[in-house]
Order: sequence, then structure tokens, then C-alpha cells
Amino acid sequence: MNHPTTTTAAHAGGNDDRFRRSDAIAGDELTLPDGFIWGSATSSFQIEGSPDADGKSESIWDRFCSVPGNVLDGTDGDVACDHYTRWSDDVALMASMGLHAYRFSIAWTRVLPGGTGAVNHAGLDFYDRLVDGLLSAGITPMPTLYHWDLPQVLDDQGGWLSRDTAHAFADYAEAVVERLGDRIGTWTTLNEPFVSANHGYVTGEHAPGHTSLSEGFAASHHLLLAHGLAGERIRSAAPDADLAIVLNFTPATPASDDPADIAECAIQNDLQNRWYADPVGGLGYPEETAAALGWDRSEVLDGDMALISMPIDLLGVNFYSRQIVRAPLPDDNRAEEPKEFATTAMGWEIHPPSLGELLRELDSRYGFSKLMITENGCAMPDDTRVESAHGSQVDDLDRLDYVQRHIAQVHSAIEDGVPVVGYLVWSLFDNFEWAWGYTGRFGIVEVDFDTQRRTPKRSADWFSKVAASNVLADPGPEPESGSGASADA
Ligand code: GCO
Repeated sequence: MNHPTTTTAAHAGGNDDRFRRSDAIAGDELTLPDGFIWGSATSSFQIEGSPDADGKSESIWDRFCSVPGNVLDGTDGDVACDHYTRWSDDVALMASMGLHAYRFSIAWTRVLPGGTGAVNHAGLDFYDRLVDGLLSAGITPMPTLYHWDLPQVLDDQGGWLSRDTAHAFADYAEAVVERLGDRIGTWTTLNEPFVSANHGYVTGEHAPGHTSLSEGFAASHHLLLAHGLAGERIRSAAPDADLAIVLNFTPATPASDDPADIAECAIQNDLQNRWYADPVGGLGYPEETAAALGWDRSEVLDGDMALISMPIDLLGVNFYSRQIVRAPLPDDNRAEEPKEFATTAMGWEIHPPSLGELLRELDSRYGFSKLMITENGCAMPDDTRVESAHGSQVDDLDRLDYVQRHIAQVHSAIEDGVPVVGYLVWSLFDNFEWAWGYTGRFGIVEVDFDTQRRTPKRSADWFSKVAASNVLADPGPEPESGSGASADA
């Protein structure tokens, strides 16, 4: 999600009784359906490092990190988790954790360093080895073709403001599917196009760092077009594979009954939660919001919407938090409403019931045949340690509680008939958290960035048990409203 907004001093960390309760009280057991997929997720730029290896070219994120001030701690992805060289040990670690699936992304810059044109086989070889390694460890590989690291050379030609980039993406997708398609069951085109377009072109918090609403609209359409064009190629190159897109959702609630809050909330819901899902689901762009914000749709050509709404097999759902909307929105996009509930180390409110509601709403609005939680998790302070079988381990009962409560909501949605087929925790590793650098630790596995040592946190041990048994203890009632903190505390 990556919203660099005010980080509150108060957070859900610590070792208080609230976080021990789920361990200590033998509550009801929640059993997920047979065959439910348990796994973890990462992305190329956030973990791989090796920015020049084997012919890789510069991506917009390599460039963005090189500009002082863009990344909170002044860091970059040059080493990150050094996964490019350590991938084999990382696969072994996942196998030891009993994960069923691993969602990762492929770096366009490794496969087509020129953005278009000649395929760099040495770059594709890396993913070939990774896929084979995962399969021989019994882990289902789930690649995402685009997780924000556009070749810089394409940005130099207009990036997502150019329709040509959508066509280039389709060529890139085809090259990857031709090489790996015999071993992949689910192809995901894009990760969170909302963040690519909004943070990359409207707020400037992400690469390429532009600040223009009209560019945001253009980028959003070209991203969706890229999904549709690549979807066609994937369908013809791998007809038996599932086709997926991963979208992020941050359900919005009005701060009050004031009609201004309600109206602004509807706009935010359209922009953040429906702008991509509606067109993919065949409902077109949210009309009223497009008109209210003055988008002339000049980028939308005949046939685009049909391509964009080609049937998909699976919608990936990324969920972290909800938002409370008060009109007018603050100009700097940073001031936030006070939180009703506790927050994570990113300042994001912890509100698991919003995930259950979201899943029910997505199912009734679009009726996609399968949904999967492709990202859910949290950054926490990770400041408590305990001795364990792994040696000194992060005692992250707060993260465990977060994950447990969100899975309980998935369970409840499934009980209501929503076809959720799996849950992938974000993230496998502490990693490069975009504009936050290495300050936000989301892993269930700790990474010591000085030594690259990986140590499963307590939440990882717990997650392994859930994956093995398909059962988790009912975490019990949600905390009372009022356990949060003022955003400006
Ligand atoms: C996203 C991305 C991840 C983030 C995660 C935490 O949702 O922003 O897919 O790359 O790291 O969401 O912010």
C-alpha cells in the first residue's frame, strides 16, 4: 500500500495481554476449506538487489532512489535482501516453513533491458531457476509481471503516459509466458495499478515522481490497457493458466453524516477501490467521479474497454487498512483523521472487519470466480525478542494477532459463500518498503541487513502451523473502538 503519511507515536506494538489472549485462551477453532492456499508474497525491486547483474537495465525505481529526498532513509534497492544470489536458500527456507505458494514479481528490466526488442535470456534464466526450485520444493510459483519497476528507457519515452508502454508490456508478458508458461498455473499481470498511477503520477511519492491529476488518469488507463493487451497474449500462449490482476483496496468510511463527508467519501471509494475493479469487472470507469474530476477520457479508444474487461479467473486482493474521510481533504495528503483503533508502525489503522466486508462486497458487485488475498500484513516495531529454536527471535505477537484477525475475517467471508481460495502474507521478508526505505519491517522473517541473516519471527512459526493444519484459533471479539490514537498525537 505504501502511504507515507504521518506515523503515529502510538502503535499496536508491545507485549500486552491483548496480544497474548489468542495464544492463551482455547477458543473455537476456525477451519479453512480443504485445498486453501497458504503462502507469502514479495516483489522484485523490494528483495532482489543485483541491479546490474546479467544484463539488467535501470528501472524507474533505481532512478527514483538516486534522487536525494525521495526515500525516507536515503536507501535504495541495490542490495535489499540479496535474493538474486540467495534465492536457493530462500526457497529452502519457505519449504521448511511449509508454505504452499510464493508470489513474487518478475523484473521487466532483467527480461527486456531495452524495454522492448531483444529478450535477455540471462535475465529470464534467473526466474527459470527460481520457478524450478520452487516446484521441486513443492511450492506453487505465482509470478506477477509488473510490480512497479518499469524500465527507465520506457519512462524516457513517456512511461505510462504513453499508449506504447501498454503494447510493450504485452510483448514483455508474452516473452515471459513463452519461457515459463509450461510451469505456471496463474499469471498475474499488474500489482496495484492504483499505486502506480496515483503515487507515481499524482502525488509523486513513488517513481517516476510526477504530480499531475490528468497524468494520473492517463496512466491509469494505459495500465489497464496493458493488463488487457497482455491478458490476450497470455490466454493464447497459456490457455490453461488462470489469468489474474492484483488490486489494492482501502475501504473508505465517511467521518460523519455531513453530506460533504459522504460525497467526498464516495469519490475516494471510486478512486481507490473501484477505478480498476469496475472496468476489469465490466462496469466501466466510475462515471460520476470521472466527470466530477474533469477527466475527458481522451486516452480511451474504441475497443479498449472490451479488452480491459476480458474475463479473468482470479482477482488478487491486497488489503492493509481502511480510511476515514472528512471533507475537504487536506492539501498535503498527509494530515489524517484520528484513528478509532490501534495502528501499525506505519500509522495504518488496524481494522480487520473491513476485510470481511470488502470481500463480501467484491463478491456481490463483481462475482469473480475466485478471490485470493495476495497481500495482507503489517509493519510492527519488532522490538521484543525471545529465545527460540532459531536462536534469538522477534517476538511479534502484535503481527501474529493482526494476521490471525484478518484470516478470521477471510474465514467468515468464506462461510458466507465468498470464493476466497488462499491467503498470502505480506511479506516473507523485511524488505525495501518503497518511499519508506528499510524503516518499515513487514516480514514474518527478519532480515538482518548487515549480515543478510534470515530468522523466522514468532509469527512465521505460527503461520507455518496454520498452513500445516488449515486451522486457526478464533481470535475472539475485536478490540473496542477508542483503542486508537490521534493521528497528530
Ligand atoms: C503495496 C505493495 C507492496 C508493499 C506493501 C506494504 O501494496 O504497496 O504491493 O509492495 O510493500 O503493500 O506497503
